[in-house]
Amino acid sequence: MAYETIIVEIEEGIASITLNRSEVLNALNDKVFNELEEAATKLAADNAVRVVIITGGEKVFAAGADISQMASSTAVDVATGEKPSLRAFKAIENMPKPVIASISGFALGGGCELTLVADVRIAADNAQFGLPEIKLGILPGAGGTQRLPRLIGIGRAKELIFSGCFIAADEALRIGLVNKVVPADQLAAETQKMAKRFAVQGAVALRLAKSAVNEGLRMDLEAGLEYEHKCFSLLFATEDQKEGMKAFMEKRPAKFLGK
Ligand code: DAK
Repeated sequence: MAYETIIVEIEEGIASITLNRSEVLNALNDKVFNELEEAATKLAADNAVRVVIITGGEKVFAAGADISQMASSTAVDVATGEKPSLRAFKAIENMPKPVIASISGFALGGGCELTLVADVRIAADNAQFGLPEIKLGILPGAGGTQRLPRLIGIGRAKELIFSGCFIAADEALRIGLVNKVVPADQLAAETQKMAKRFAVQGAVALRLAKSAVNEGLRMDLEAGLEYEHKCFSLLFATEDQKEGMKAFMEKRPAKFLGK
């Protein structure tokens, strides 16, 4: 897959999307968002792809949406215009397979919001997170005011949103914004290790587990439990459930086929 602003690579069932505008710290313009949406849609449909990694490379994840593109927008432009960012984020969040954000350096504004649509976040010890939109006279409008409080709690999210301050990787770990922090020179290897741990699992079980969590969060507890049970029951129609339980009883690793 050839793109201008991202690089997509697939190896042994693990796809990596690397943001590729390092000259502007991977600032996210409409071209990036359109390409992210296209790549996410293709990778979602490709059954050979088991796990997707989103990264900015070794130096920076992304310093936010491209301010030069937003500076002259009017309220009418923003309210009624195309919203490639929101479409891209939805496509990534809804991918029916695990998505890992692998973060080095700055993850700011829309860059931080991009990490929030991944399922898990792994950070290098040089990573810095922040929602500096308030300093530009706006608010985090690509999901930051909604997804961040759901992830780290209302008070902590408001502190980040109201101050625009950056936090380091260890603080991000402490407040639950990231799952894991690793030395910067081990980020790629640790991300691969995590991806492989997901990739060997049954694809249908992964898909339904992700759906149970994501859809369940949009429901009240009763409805969520009901939905979980439907997903759970459905898995008993898969070959992978038979194989997983048989392998346990035969004291051998399961070999899942994704069906
Ligand atoms: N946009 C455009 N260019 C950027 C950029 C950005 N967000 N961040 C950095 N750059 C560019 C710089 O302009 C500079 O370009 P040149 O001057 O060399 O041409 C180059 O990247 C290197 O940056 P610096 O020289 O500033 O590098 P420093 O190491 O000194 O500082 C920094 C790094 C990350 C602290 C600084 O660059 C910075 O503060 N950047 C801006 C961070 C920020 O404010 N981010 C939030 C942007 S607002 C929505 C869609 C999207 C969004 C909301 C709603 N809807 C559709 C509803 C999202 C909004 C945002 O993300």
